[in-house]
Amino acid sequence: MPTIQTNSYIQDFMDNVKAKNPAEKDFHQAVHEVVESVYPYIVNHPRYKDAKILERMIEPDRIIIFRVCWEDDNGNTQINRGFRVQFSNAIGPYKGGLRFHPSVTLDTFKFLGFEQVFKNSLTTLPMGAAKGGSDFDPKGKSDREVMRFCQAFMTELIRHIGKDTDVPAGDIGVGAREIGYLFGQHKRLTNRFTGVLTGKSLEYGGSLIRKEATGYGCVFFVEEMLKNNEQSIEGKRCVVSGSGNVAQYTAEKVIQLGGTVVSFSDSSGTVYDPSGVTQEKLEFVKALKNERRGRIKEYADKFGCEFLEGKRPWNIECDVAFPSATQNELSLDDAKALVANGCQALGEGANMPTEPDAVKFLIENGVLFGPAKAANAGGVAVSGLEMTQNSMRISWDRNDLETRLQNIMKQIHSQCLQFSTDANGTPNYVDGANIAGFVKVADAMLSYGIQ
Ligand code: NDP
Ligand code: 2IT
Repeated sequence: MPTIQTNSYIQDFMDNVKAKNPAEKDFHQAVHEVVESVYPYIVNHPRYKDAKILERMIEPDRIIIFRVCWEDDNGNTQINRGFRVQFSNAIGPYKGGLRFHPSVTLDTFKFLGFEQVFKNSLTTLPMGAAKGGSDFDPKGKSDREVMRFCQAFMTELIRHIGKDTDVPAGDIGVGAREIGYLFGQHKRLTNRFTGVLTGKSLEYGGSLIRKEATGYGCVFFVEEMLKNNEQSIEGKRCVVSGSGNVAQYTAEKVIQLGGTVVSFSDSSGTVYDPSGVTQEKLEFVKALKNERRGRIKEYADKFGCEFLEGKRPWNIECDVAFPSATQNELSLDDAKALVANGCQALGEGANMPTEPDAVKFLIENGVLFGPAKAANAGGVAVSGLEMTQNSMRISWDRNDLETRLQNIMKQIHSQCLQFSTDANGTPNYVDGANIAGFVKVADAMLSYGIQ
């Protein structure tokens, strides 16, 4: 139980964060969770407290905001906003994805960049943290419009990135197509072929397993949590939200390990397939989402199953839940439904998908809860391996990379257990991930003195 002193420290800390960063609710949420985990630890390790490491960590190294103008297919000028929040390069070059979605604000990239600090630290690889993107909406745009936008976006971002400075990758709305246009523009303007982006296609320096890595890694992490409880994914009924990159490869690995996936979703609703998604149905989803860029409802129409319009999948009975769409997509009521239906484990494929009161409820009710910083770190981990392969000018094979990914997820799980607190016999992986992620970055910062 937190002491009165701890509660008042956290309260003061958060009052200050809110005063300095008004209206950035997602950022407040991300910081609050970390401070709640880390403060009790630094009370017993005063070198971090005396050096004000936590206070320093919540200030990004720098924030870049810029105008992006481009011409649409009708010859009209379009104006978007570009962002890159370079949060910390304490343990390596800035590293993290780009998100293109109309809902994003500076708040979005501050929360994502902050989370990335701890996640990248957990990967065991030398990567700092950043996040960026734009309020550009790729939905409904032609390939040429996406190309012109990406070229305009990179024309400005180029000043701030580099293979040893800052290495962006994909996230929501940024996949192989966008990375291709961004990389091509970088190459053209610099006349250099460098590993400045990850998530590249295989022909020009991409890594095998990168596109699968976040989803596969998340399932590997959940498998570790279950193994620690003498269980496995085999035979488990799993609900997945989203139907993009992370959701697709989460489903693929669940199927390979003998589990059953019964849902996908997108921003219009959920498809419920009680007979289970097969590899063949999954190939349909990949073509639908990655090539035709259609809506998930088509899955229900094609395979004759239910479409829950405007709904998320958390009321569907399951053993394991994989929120893999976006932030704050799973509320306290959803968590109550999951527990009532017998859910035993949850792996956060998305970043911060579970609302804070839902996280607490799930952990208190004995659900093995794999937080995003740990569970979805496989994506950025294989990005780190892509950087290594680019530097060495070699390509590792598929089996080698999948084994490396699996080993990294095991190491992340062990680090979490090492620092986890105990919640009535269930490991608190949230505390474990936050503290383990914190310690490596904090020790590096202490080495540098005051900066
Ligand atoms: P994609 O763009 O490939 O897919 C996103 C999916 O989430 C789509 O199904 C989309 O539906 C849905 N979605 C997005 N925004 C919303 C919203 N506001 N409300 C409801 N549904 C929404 O992205 P990714 O799969 O790459 O990313 C999914 C999550 O995983 C994000 O939280 C991302 O930060 C996280 N992540 C991604 C990694 C990666 O390597 N790609 C690594 C680690 C984490 P629709 O098409 O209708 O918008
Ligand atoms: O949230 C994430 O970790 C990502 N979107 C992947 C970042 C990366 O650099 O591969």
